[in-house]
Amino acid sequence: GRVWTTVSSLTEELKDRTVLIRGRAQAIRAVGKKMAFFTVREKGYTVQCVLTVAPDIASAQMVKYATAISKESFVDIEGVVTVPPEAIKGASQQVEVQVRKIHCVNRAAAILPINVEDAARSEVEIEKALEAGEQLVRVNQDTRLNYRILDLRTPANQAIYRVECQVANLFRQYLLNEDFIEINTPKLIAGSSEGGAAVFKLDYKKQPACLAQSPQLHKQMAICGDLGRVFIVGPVFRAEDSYTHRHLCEFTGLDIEMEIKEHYSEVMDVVDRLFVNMFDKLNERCKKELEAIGKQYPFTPLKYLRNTLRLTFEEGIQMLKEAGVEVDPLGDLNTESERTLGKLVLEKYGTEFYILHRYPLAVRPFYTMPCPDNALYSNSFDVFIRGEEIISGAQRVHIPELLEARATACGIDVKTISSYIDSFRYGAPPHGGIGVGLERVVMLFCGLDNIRKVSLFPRDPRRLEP
Ligand code: ATP
Ligand code: AMO
Repeated sequence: GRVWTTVSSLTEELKDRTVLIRGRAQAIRAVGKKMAFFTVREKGYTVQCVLTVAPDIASAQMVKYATAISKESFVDIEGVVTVPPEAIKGASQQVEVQVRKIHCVNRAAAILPINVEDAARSEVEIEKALEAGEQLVRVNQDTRLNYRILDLRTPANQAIYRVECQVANLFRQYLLNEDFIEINTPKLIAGSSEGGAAVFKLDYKKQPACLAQSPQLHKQMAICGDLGRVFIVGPVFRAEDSYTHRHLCEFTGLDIEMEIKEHYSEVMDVVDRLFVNMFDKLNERCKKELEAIGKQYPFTPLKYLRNTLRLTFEEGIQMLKEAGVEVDPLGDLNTESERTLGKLVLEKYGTEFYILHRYPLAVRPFYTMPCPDNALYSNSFDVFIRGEEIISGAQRVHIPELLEARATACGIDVKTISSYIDSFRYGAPPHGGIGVGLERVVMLFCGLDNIRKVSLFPRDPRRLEP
């Protein structure tokens, strides 16, 4: 077969070489009848191609053929790499391809609902272009999501899904090295696993059932079955009522459950090492991707410490109080106070990634272990990036009588979770774990403002399509 070159690898090193590329025709313009310029894009990388009419090189017929190709069509181009004297604007590669052969492999419709070039511009670029009187349509979020496959073609989106893949990959690799095993838990379950009402109900062969709100019950049961240290990467379903920038109805959960010897800090230790390693490796391995995301959506690199800061909930409340924010010392933090605390922590400790632990028991799920020294508090924690929650975790109640009492106190019908509670009657080790929202990690690591930007085909209270 012929040797293909990727657009991303077109550099000065290939000067004077004949290359063969396949990509999408992005911008095509004829200059008189003897010349045409067009940009070819492949996986978010672009190169300028030049077609010049000259004997033995290209005919006027070729220019006509090329300029008739619709935007976003797939083209094959054979040409010679040259280095122009001036920098090329509007292409990622700083070399040109002098076209010898061009072939349209498959045509895109002449009229597209999204212009990919416009969709790729940053807010600053849009403002500038509008000021310069350029005709341009700002692509809104709904249009992007309605025609997601076009929107996905922008360099930032090409990068986002590579980063997201790396987050899941780094989660997996780190844990496999630490003697965890990956398991799969049922997504069709009999009742709510978090004790909330936000469940999708369905009919399971005439039996009431629902889509799992989390792998909570089964990951703990895996521990009762002596699997020791487990993790899960899989879909989580929440029938969210509120339409926010950070809630989806279906997201990807990264879950951990592990035996603990003495203290729930053992779970926080795993969080600490796992995430510091993840952030380090993301910065190292995804340099290009993070740059591409930042070009469209500017952000500052995440500030995090070598040893993750741990504050108690009481310390957090105290910091808020000193800043003039009054919050219920035994209640939950609302979105705004979480944000404020994030800012205060950054000022005082210089980190945008930290753990808040020892939450009031009343605001945590029924399976959370109360603090042995004060039952108003619990052996639980949340983890934040830039003032927003990415993780919830805790030590669990492993005493069946206490578990039953806690479930009842939280208004749960214990009959609906009897097999789970019974699992603890045959001897269970002390254990704990966490649940991480994959999309939230990517969104907040990259300083993005909406979770829909990091979900390939998002499901939210208003969207079930595409
Ligand atoms: P978790 O399920 O672990 O709590 P979460 O990030 O989904 O994770 P929520 O319980 O949904 O958190 O909300 C956390 C806090 O954010 C709550 O205390 C609540 O007051 C606040 N909150 C939730 N939804 C909204 C919303 N739509 N607008 C403003 N605040 C909200
Ligand atoms: P929790 O309900 O806090 O905890 O969920 C864990 C993490 O999942 C993410 N998350 C969401 N992401 C997108 N859209 C949503 N609607 C949404 N809801 C939650 C957040 C959150 O921190 N069983 C426990 C975890 C545990 O204790 O192991 C649980 O589900 O990042």
